[in-house]
Amino acid sequence: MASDGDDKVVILDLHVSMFAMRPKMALALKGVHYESKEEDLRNKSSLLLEMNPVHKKVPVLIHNGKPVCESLIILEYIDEVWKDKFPLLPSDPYKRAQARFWADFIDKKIYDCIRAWLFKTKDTKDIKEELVENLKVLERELGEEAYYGGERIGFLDLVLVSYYTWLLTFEKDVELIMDAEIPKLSEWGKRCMQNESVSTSLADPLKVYDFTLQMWERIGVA
Ligand code: GS8
Repeated sequence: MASDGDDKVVILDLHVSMFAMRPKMALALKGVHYESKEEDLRNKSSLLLEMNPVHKKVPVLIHNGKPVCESLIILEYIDEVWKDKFPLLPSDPYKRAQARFWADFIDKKIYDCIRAWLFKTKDTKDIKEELVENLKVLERELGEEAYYGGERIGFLDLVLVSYYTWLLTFEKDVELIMDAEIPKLSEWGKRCMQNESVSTSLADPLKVYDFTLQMWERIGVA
C-alpha cells in the first residue's frame, strides 16, 4: 500500500498508556507527522466510541479517516504503509513469526504483572518475583544482541520498551533494581532511550508515577 505524503494521521491517545506509546514511536521513527488526541477514559469521546466501537480502547490510529485498532496490529499497519523508511518487522517469515510470538508473550505475561501491581490484586512480593522471572526470559531472548531487532531498533523493541517507563515506576515501589537483577535488559532499555523517537514518545516516568498514585487514591488502595 502506498502512502502519498498527504496522509492525515491521528492517534487517539492516552499519554501514560504503554499501548499508545507504540504507534507514536513507530510513526516518529518513520518520520510520519501525526496529531495526538488525548482521551479521558472516564469520559470517552464520541470519536473514540465511533472509531473503536468494539473495544472502546486507546490507541486508535486514524489514517485518512479510517481507524485501525489494537497496538500490535497498528504497528504492523504502520510498517506496511510506510514501508520504505525504518522497517520494523524482520523480512524473514520465521523471524517475523518469532517477533509476533514474543510480542504476544510480553502483552500476556508482563502486562498481567503490571496490571496486578496497579490494581493490587496480588501480593506485591509475588508480582515482583513473577515479573523478574518473565523479564529474565526476555533477557535470555535478547542474548548478546544490542536490540531485539538486531543492530537497530525493531518491532519487538517498541513493544517491550513501552513497558520501560512503567518498570521505572515499578522499581520505585517494589525495590526492583533493574541494573542488578536484569542487567542486560536494563542496558538495553537505556540504549533504546538514546533514540530520540523513542524517548520523546514515551511518557515521563514521573508522570506515570503520578498517574499510579492518583489511580491508587481513586480505587482506595494504599
Ligand atoms: C490494549 C489497549 C488498552 O488496554 C492494545 O491496543 O494493544 N490490546 C490493546 N487500552 C486501555 C488503556 S491502557 O491500559 C484502554 O483504553 N482502556 C479503556 C477501557 O478499558 O475502557
